Amino acid sequence: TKQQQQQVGAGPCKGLSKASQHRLWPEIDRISMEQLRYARLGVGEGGWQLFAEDGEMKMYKREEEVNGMVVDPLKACHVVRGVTGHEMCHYFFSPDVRMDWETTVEQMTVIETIADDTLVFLQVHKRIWPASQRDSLFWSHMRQVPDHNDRDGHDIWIVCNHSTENPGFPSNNGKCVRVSLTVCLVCQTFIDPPKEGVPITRDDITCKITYCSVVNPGGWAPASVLRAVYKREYPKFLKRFTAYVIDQCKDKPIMF
Ligand code: 16C
Repeated sequence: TKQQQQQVGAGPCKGLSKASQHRLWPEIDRISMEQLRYARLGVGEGGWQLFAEDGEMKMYKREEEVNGMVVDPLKACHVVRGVTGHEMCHYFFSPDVRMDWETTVEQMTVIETIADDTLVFLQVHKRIWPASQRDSLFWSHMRQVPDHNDRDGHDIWIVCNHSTENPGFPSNNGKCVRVSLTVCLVCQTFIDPPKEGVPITRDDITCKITYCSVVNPGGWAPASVLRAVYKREYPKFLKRFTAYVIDQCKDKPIMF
């Protein structure tokens, strides 16, 4: 339509992604928008239990098992000052910096570039004793979405990661067991209205983030070890990742 053409012309993140031509597009679009709605639901209902807290960071889990395997959904909320949602999502999505902040990954490969905002990753994770080593194959999509509930028009940015298959990279064919995952990072920027005529600085911006994750280990792993690992790894990830983004952004112009 004319409106879509105008939106595409307006920039890479407005309107339709180039990924819309790809066979995976209907799934990418559907799951990303489902994850956005899921992330925006509060933690008051749904049986979420707080398991870690550090300043404004709060992490909740729901204990769930599928065929005896722990698949506990996780939901974390955090407030980060001095960065925008676009910046948070950019660093979470970008393969160039993945190994700078990600501590569970031993090896990362982009196996397909669907569009600037949509990649397919193969990652080999660090082994957790005494389980077999894991790998993951997932598409990753980043997008800006207008927030219709927000009168000030603060846009929301999301990165959604979701397992997929690729015949060139079959699962469980070597030393690794393939995990399946659905992860999203949803970020919203708030700007304190500065005095008239004064430019916005990093002191005026606050980013509210929600991170949701469900990981199925894909094969046997002792429940107690698994729960102990994620209780340690998720808080470590969110603290390290947010500190990394703050540090990367501090001397750069604000990316709205
Ligand atoms: O979302 C995060 N990172 C993204 C970019 O890498 C992406 C990755 C998701 C990771 C999915 C977890 C894969 C688990 C593999 C084994 C973990 C090794 C830990 C090694 C510790 C030295 O979306 C941030 C990810 C944050 C950390 C997640 C840790 C979750 C552990 C859950 C247990 C998985 C089952 C492992 C079975 C042995």
